[in-house]
Amino acid sequence: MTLDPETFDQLLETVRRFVRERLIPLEQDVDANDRIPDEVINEMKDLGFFGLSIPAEYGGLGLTMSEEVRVGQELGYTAPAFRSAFGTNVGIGSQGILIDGTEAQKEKYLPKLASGEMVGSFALTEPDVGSDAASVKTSAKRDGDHYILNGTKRFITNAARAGVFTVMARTGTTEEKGRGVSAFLVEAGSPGLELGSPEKKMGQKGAHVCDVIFNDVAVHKDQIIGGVEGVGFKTAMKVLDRGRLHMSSISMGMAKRLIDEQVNYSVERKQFGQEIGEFQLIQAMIADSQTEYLAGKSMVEATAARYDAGEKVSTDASCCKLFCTEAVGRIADRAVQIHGGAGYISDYAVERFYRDVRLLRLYEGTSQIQQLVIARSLIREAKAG
Ligand code: COS
Repeated sequence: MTLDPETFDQLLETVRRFVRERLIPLEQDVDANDRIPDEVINEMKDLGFFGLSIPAEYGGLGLTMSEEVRVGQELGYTAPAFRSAFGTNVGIGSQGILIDGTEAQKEKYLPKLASGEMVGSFALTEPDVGSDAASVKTSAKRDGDHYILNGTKRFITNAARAGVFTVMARTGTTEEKGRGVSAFLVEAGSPGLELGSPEKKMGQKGAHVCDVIFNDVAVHKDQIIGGVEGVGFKTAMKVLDRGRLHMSSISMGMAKRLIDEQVNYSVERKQFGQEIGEFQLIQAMIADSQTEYLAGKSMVEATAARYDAGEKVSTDASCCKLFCTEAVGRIADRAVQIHGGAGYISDYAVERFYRDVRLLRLYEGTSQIQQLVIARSLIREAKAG
């Protein structure tokens, strides 16, 4: 449901102010301490951030994709760890339930996810299963009314805070690839479910990932998303279509921030007796960054509008993810370059952002996976005539 323009503008303004006045001043501490203060998480709950994409009937704000990518660009203007605290509830931790869940599953989990009372986490990746997501090894063997889950999930965002995990596990044979995978809703605290230690990451400090280990975890059959075996891989792919648009919008928010950092430093810093922004080689870097930002922003907003219109946008979502995450990598690199030696020092935001943006090209599908999705779809269309 689309919010009326006035309400949506107010929301955008609230997010913009919260990001600038509350979150940006905390960025350095969050990076240094690898922790977001609890009071900030609570403020984000009060502002409705956990329920941005969850329909109003389940207590969320019910943003359309077009609205979500505009909010995403505002959120991207600060360290991405803040977004990560509620990002799984907005995206991969809630969307499986929303897109393919039964009404009972929606009623059971979505209100808690929308309010932030419960954190949702998405468990697809495994030690031996990353890009080749259809080869999930975690097993789910039927035993009466239950399935018994065994296996390890890796790099699971927000696992330590999660109340419910969307877990992709194999109910069929290995030969069935994706068709043998089912999506389960597994609650934290289930006997046999254990968490690994938090990983030490390059960037995005304050956002945590760890292993989730299943040792004979019994999950009731009613906890299969949609109540249907063998469609979990497709659920995961649909969730990722949306997630890729969301991550593209975050990338463009980060790009905007990095361009502002580039321009501000260019007018502040003097060399050879003038502001470095007067030099055309600096101007070229700023101009290239702004051009890529405008291209990425336009792509993601146009694709989001088509998503809302009910069009199938998997290929274009991959184009957006590929372009926006690669572009922000280049923009961050130029931001460091414009800062010179200062850009390598952690007092400057660009040093942190340089590390933070690196992950964007890896998670929710690497750039190479996006290329594969795009090219395969065009080739398939050509063959179909
Ligand atoms: N929406 C709906 N269904 C989809 C889909 C989508 N976006 N993408 C694929 N499917 C369906 C296909 O139509 C196919 O259905 P059928 O079995 O009925 O024919 C099935 O899913 C398998 O698709 P495909 O043959 O394309 O699967 P592959 O194993 O060849 O490859 C890729 C799929 C590589 C694209 C997939 O594994 C992928 O996205 N990997 C990256 C995973 C990822 O992003 N991991 C990040 C961590 S999760 S945060």
